[in-house]
Amino acid sequence: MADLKSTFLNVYSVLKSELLHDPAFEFSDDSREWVERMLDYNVPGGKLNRGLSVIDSYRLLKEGQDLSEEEIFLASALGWCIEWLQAYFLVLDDIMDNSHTRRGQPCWFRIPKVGMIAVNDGILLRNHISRILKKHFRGKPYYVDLLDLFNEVEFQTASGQMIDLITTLEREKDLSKYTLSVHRRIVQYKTAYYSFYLPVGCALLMAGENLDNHTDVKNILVEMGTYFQVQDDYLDCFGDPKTIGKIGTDIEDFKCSWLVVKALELCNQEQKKVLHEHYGKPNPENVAKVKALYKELNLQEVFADYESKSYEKLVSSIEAHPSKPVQAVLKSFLAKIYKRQK
Ligand code: GPP
Ligand code: MG
Ligand code: MG
Ligand code: MG
Repeated sequence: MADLKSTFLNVYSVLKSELLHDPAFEFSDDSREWVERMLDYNVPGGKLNRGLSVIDSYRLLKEGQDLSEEEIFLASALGWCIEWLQAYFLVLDDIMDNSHTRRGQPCWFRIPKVGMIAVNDGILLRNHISRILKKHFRGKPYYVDLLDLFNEVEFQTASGQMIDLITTLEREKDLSKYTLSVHRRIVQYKTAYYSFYLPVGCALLMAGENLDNHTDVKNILVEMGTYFQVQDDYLDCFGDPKTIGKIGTDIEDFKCSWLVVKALELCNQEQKKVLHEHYGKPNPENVAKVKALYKELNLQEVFADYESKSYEKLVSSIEAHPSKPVQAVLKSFLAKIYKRQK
């Protein structure tokens, strides 16, 4: 595993160096330094789960055959394209969510010299993906499908992000708009496709598969992604910022988080008043009131129960899948996130 990670990180250096010498742009020293600093700050510092799972999944789909150096390089490059996509989303998401920290450091736009240059950096990060795909995959029979997959998933994510954001505009009206089905729609689009379906989709394409034949795999991965975002919502409030590397802002931002949806389901009239009064306000006192109510409603236990039930459901849908290698891919993914603390 340590070995796989170091191979993977070596591929990052190769891709970065190619991008910093891209002949389509005449870099000056300043611009090259800017891009290098921006990449090192935003791309490689996460858990790398999404990226590493492309290699992991491809290996499992090849059922133990030894992978050539080229195959490992290409699977890693696709993994990095997903990490680049993630960096692009997070740089922009942190501006939209008015967040403070990410991966244990200030959000990129919070760096004094960066500010709103971060918006353009996000656009550059997105363009780097196309540059990497063009350089390394243009000659492959699955190139068009790969481009299409990235485009589709980006569209779904941006649409999910849009509903995540416009749902908070309902604040004047009514918290009762925040239901489990609204939440589900948001998280499915904003998180599940790019975080779960995309890595496996990349591995399937590399293995020569037609994605149209794998809608059952997609459905299971979307379920898994939904569970993953519920964990993210939970950790936003109950996680340790030192461990998750970010300070939660969902309560302040009036987000349709799984926690507020559950709180609304479980609260009495009195408690509902507390929510209405304090949810979506920037002051720490308001946030503390909401957190105290979550504890009073035992949301930690409600979550633990949701977590074990989701796990059981996922395991049984995985075991119902006819292909053993596909089962192995899905189980490996699930094992990486079950009961995660970060
Ligand atoms: C996670 O939401 C969703 C994204 C990072 C997708 C962003 C999509 C864009 C098109 C910008 P989140 O805000 O809960 O994540 P976090 O808790 O990590 O800030
Ligand atoms: Mg967000
Ligand atoms: Mg966010
Ligand atoms: Mg979150």
